[in-house]
Amino acid sequence: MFEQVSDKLRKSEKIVFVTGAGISQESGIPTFRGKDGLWRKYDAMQLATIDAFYSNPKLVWEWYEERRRNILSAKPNPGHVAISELQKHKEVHVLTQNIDGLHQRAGSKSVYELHGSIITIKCTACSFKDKIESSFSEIPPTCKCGSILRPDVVWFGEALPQDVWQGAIQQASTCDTMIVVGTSLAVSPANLLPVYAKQNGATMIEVNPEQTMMSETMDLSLRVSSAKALPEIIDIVTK
Ligand code: BV8
Ligand code: ZN
Repeated sequence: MFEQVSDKLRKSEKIVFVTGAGISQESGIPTFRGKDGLWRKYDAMQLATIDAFYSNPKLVWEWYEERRRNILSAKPNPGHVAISELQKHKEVHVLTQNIDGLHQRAGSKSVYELHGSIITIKCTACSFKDKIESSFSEIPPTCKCGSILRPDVVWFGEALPQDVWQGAIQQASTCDTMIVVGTSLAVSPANLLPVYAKQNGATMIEVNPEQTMMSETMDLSLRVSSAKALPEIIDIVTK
């Protein structure tokens, strides 16, 4: 699968992954835009917004609570594990759009959560923020200060956390190999990261069963699932 880039992979000093919902699909977590469809009758794009939250916090929280239950019972798959294995052999950074925390649960370090985390909950008014893995008895949950709590995720129309975003740009612009896994690259500004890597002359590899917006700019597009392709990368790099 990787013949034409295997020696570049072996010689690579710094590998950066950009991952999306597809890498967690084989852990049983539905993607956004895939045929498995994330939410039966609502459009995820309509729910993952600050307006939806303030106009109907109960509905948005029901959606997040259902996703939290699914995510907390999911396990990292061989794709997540392969990336954390690779970190034992190479300098590897993970720029993820996912909020499921599966990269970290697979043992990966240097994970940039571009769109926040569904595990972390914060107050809409005071500075309260904490990792909460239990489900909430009342929806929407309220803070000690009386205001409602929200998932610490980046909604459409909200800025990405500046420190995470600046760090991600820095990593993408200084890697010699970028591997884009399980993302349609439909969402900005995360979809700019492969552009920065390409501008820096990085070898560009895509792992996605389907074509994406940047397939033409890739040195190698693997039309296979991440759980299948990523362990092969480990074999090549560690052989
Ligand atoms: C911002 C967290 C500015 C929440 C998410 C027009 C109108 C309004 C807004 C915009 C507009 N045009 C552009 C925008 C900006 C907007 C945007 O990009 N919209 C898009 C949809 C057009 N972006 C924003 O609003 C961002 N903020 O721009 O702020 C700003 C600046 C300063 C001050 C104030 C404001 C914020 C974007 C973040 C939104 N939050 N998630 C939650 O998850 O609940 S985005 C959401 O989409 C997820 O994070 C998800 O990860 C992400 C991207 O989707 P993908 O991960 O790519 O998933 P997808 O389903 O699309 O694709 C899966 C892929 O996997 C597929 O290609 C499939 O083939 C593949 N696959 C499937 N199975 C496998 C596989 N691959 C490998 N193996 C498999 N087994
Ligand atoms: Zn509070």
